Amino acid sequence: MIFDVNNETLPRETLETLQLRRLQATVSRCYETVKFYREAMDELEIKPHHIQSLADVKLLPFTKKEQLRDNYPYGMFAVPPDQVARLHASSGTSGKPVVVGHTQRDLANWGAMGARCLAAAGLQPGDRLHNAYGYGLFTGGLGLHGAAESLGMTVIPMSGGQTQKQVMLLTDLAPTAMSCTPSYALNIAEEAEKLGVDIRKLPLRVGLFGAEPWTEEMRYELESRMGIDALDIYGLTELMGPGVGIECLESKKGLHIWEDHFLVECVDIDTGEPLPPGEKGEIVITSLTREAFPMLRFRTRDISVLDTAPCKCGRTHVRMRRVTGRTDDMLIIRGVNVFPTQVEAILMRTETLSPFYQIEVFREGFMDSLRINVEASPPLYAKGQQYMDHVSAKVQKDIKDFIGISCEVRIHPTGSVERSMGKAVRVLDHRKEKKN
Ligand code: DLL
Repeated sequence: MIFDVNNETLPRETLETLQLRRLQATVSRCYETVKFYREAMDELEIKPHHIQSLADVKLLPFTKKEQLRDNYPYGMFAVPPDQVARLHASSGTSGKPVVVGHTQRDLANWGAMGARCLAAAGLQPGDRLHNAYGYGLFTGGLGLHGAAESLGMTVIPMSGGQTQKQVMLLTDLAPTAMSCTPSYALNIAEEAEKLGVDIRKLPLRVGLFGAEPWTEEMRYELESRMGIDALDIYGLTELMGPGVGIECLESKKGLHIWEDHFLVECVDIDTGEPLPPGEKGEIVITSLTREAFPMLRFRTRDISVLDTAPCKCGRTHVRMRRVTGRTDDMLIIRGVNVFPTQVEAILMRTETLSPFYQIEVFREGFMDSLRINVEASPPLYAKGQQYMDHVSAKVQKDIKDFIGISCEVRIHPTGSVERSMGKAVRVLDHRKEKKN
């Protein structure tokens, strides 16, 4: 089902005319109301009237996460405080977070985009969503909650954690959809198996998984273990939250980004120059309708590829391929760029391993080294050390062949790698510890 057929299937020309009108309005408002944007544009000698076409977006300055932090907490707001209906904050691991505001209309738009996402996943009123994203400043919980309500579904606001209870409610309340990070879904699936519950036999039919990078191999794992369609949903606090884009059930190939609300670019990571569709780069997003916290050319640090090919679902909005990683999660090991998702893909293709893993990075002298900790499946573990050494040598070779780096692969017993409740911590970088 298409939730908002008029807007989701707009002919490209009409969509682009709408985008230009909204871009011009956003740029004017940013210039007039947010000191940071006015100064950044003045520095480049760009005025709002210079934006005459969508391609002119490249004249505008980028906005980086550090700059949002520098304007903590309210420096980037474009409306007076009495118009802000809700605040969220980005999950910063260190220092101050980025505080983001939403007006009532921003929340309504967010809900409507969320409803589009759920409908694209084949859901409708009468369906039930078990929402296991965390509620709070993180946008996952309340974002999916608003989406389900806007579509007219029943929402079960479970939040993250209490994994046994998750399994009980998935069984007893019979939801048809669930939402959480893919790594937490795996944790829930494992818990269900331990408790003797076969999720495949429940009415659950679709999972909305996002908030962290994951792979096709992980999709296969989740779909086969849970008997569901696992779809990738994308979003970020600075732009709104979950629901900036989603894969449609029809193609499961790339996430439609709601282009009537967001202008999406893909740029060269080093030079910032716009790249044509099909080329891999950093995703940059400009908001087109946000009132409280408009955003010009936000450098998401997410790496992906834009795909303008028509989609069989009938939606005309551009697709972004799976995010393969973030520029700041990229490990550079002896000159080779490595993303955790590349390691994940190889581990998950190795049948005798369990899909729980963590990567450690060390510095020995001037050399960086990598250790991958992964769990044996119970049958492999039962076979003993010699078999595990054999598998570990095979995985080391695969990593050397496919990624180009030598590393150590340690296989541990089931349950030794930390389980995720939300965004999984994939990398433990001990190099940083030394520096501090
Ligand atoms: O993670 C919002 C969200 C909640 C999205 C629930 C989807 C589902 P932040 O905490 O601000 O917001 O983190 C945003 O998470 O820049 C990406 O690096 C990553 N991310 C989000 N969705 C995906 C995805 C939420 N589907 C950051 N695939 C983003 C890969 C994702 N990475």
